[in-house]
Amino acid sequence: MRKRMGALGPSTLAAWFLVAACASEEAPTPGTSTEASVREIVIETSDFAFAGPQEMVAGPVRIRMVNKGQELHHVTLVRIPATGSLDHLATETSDVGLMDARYEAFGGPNAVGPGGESVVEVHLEPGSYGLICLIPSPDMVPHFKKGMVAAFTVVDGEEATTAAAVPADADLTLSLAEYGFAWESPPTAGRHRIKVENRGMEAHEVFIARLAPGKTAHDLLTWIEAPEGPPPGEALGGVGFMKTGLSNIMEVELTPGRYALYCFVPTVDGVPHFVHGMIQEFDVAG
Ligand SMILES: [Cu+2]
Repeated sequence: MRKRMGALGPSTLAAWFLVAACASEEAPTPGTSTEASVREIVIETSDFAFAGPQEMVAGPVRIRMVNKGQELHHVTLVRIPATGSLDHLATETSDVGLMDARYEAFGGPNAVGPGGESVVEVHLEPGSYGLICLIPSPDMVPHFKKGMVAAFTVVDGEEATTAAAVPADADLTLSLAEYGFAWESPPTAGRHRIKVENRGMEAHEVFIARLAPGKTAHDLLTWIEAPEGPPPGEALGGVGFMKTGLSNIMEVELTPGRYALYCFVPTVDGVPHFVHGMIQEFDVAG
C-alpha cells in the first residue's frame, strides 16, 4: 500500500470479527479431520505503533491484526540476520520498501483501514524478527520511519498460547510470481481460508480490495494517490511481503462483487510490482 485510503468501511470486517471471535472461544473438536487448533496472537496497530506479544514459539500461528489507528496499517514480519539489526532494518529500508537482501520477509496480515481486522496464518521459524509497517502516510513518509517497527522473537519450544479452532485446510489457493496472480480455482462467495504461495523468484505480497460498483483497480490506485470523493474500494487485507517459496493462509469474507489484487513490493530499481502487471481484478458471482 502506498497511501492511506481514508475511511474505508470496516463494517463487514467488524461483523466477521464477531463471528470469528465467537468461533475462537470454542474448543476444537477432538478427533475431527476438518478442524485444527492453531495458536493465535493479537497485534493491535495504531498511529504509529504495534502492541502485542514480543515473543512466541516457532511453528504455525494465526495473527489477528486489529487496526485501532486512523490510517491503513499492516504487520509485515521480517527475519533479521545475525549480521543485521532492527535499527538497521528501520534505517536502511527505502521509502518504497526496498530491503537489504539479507532480510527475509515472512508475510503477515496486510492492510485494512481504521477499525478493520486482518487475519493470516504464518509459519514462523526461530529467530529475531522485526514487525514493520511499510505503508506511507498522506505525507508519503512510510510508517516505519515514524516509529512503526518493533522487535519480535521466535523461540524453539512446545508451549501453546491461545488456540483457535480453524478448518485444517485452506479452501482456495492464490499463487504469486513475476508479475501476476493466479487462482488455482475460481474464488466463490463466502468466508475463505486462502493459501497464498510465493512461487516466484522475488518477494511478493497480495493486497486485496473490494471495488465499489463500476470502479476499477486503477480507479482505486488513482484515488489512493489523490483521495477525492468516496473511496472506490474497501481494503480487505491480504498477505504482506513474503520471500520466495513461502506461503501464508489469509482469511477473508468474499461477498458477490468485483475485487482487485495488488503487489506493492519494489523491484531492485524501486518500481512497485503492480507497475509491472501485478494488479488484477476478479469477480465473485452471487
Ligand atoms: Cu510482487
